Amino acid sequence: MGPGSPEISTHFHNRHTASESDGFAGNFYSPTNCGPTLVSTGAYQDHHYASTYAGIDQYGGNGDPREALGTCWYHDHRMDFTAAHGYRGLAGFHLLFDHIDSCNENDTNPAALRLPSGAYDFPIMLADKHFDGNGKIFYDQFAGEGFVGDKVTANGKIQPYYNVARRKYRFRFVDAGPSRIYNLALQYQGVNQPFKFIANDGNLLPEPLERDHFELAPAERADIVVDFAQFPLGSVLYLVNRYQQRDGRKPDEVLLNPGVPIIKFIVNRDVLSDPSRVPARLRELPSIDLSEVVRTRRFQFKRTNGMWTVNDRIFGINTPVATVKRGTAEIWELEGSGGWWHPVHIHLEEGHILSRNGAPPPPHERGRQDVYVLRNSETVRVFLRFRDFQGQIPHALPQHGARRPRDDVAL
Ligand SMILES: [Cu+2]
Repeated sequence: MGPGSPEISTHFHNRHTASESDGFAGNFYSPTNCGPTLVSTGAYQDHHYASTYAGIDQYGGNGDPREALGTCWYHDHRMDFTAAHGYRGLAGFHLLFDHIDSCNENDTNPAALRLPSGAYDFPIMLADKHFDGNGKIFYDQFAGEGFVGDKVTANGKIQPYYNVARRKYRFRFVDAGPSRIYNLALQYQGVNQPFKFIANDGNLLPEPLERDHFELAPAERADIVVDFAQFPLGSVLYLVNRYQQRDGRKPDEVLLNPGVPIIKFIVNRDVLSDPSRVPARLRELPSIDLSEVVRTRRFQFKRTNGMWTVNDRIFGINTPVATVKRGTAEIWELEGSGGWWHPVHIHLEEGHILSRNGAPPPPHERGRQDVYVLRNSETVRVFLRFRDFQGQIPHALPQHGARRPRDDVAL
């Protein structure tokens, strides 16, 4: 019923996972239907999520801890209906921890960062919705240029409020789309307040950045640490969006003042102590070695005759646009075109931005990325390593009720 199509392919965004378990767009299934890259219906799919870092090929063992993932999310990726399914709520957070980002602000391990944890580590999913006169969500299935809602929800609620203590909080944001791009600030008495920006696309940066706003495009994530101890009891702050956006193409490139409130924070209590901290060093970055690069490819993203195209081709599920050799590195140049902003996402491996329009990227884009926002005709050059896994070949799903062999992860 309603927008979408009753099959699923669960994509764990940016998880470093064998491609069979990625939630590829063509791997959708239901009791009666399956996608073009699967070969049986009436079946189910298990996803195998190895708890390893990327770089097993390079470093052996469990991979490279500099490649750790943190603030992740998953969403449905059913070909042709990804936006509609995400809009209807098939999306969620999945947070990953290790000995460095250990989910414990009282950790006695000297390697542990002791970032705010427990009740003070707070994920916030932003998603805009359009409601009809009866209060039901409305979606235009034929909105080929994206879709914006008239209400922004935070964790499913319109303009919620949270009572917060006078101490540090870690907030993890994801823009769950479908199309809205945010310029977010935390305002007190109409003025943007400072915070520490610690992670981009879910990955801790080498060091925290002092910020008073950040942008978030669909699928992007940002982790920030706010210290509410700087505000007196009874203070009220607002998370606001300062971008206005009228259609799916891009926001108006002017900042609203003060912006549209999304969440209200009420500073309502003191705490005995705040053991959390934001150390000056967070997580080391893997080095970039350009001598590993075997070739450069260019991908031009365009809107042609009402269709999204890459290098003038529309999406073809069985026709790869690039065949990459495992164990090599490449530079991918991603080029946008006028009139829209496009968040480009590359699955399975993260990249490092070498340049944005020929200039070094801004500090928050100097970590590991999995979403590259092209604003109008910008070009972003990305260094990518292709490690550990190969692409998938079409495979059969286990049948309902069938006994699975023990080694079925090797499908
Ligand atoms: Cu993804």
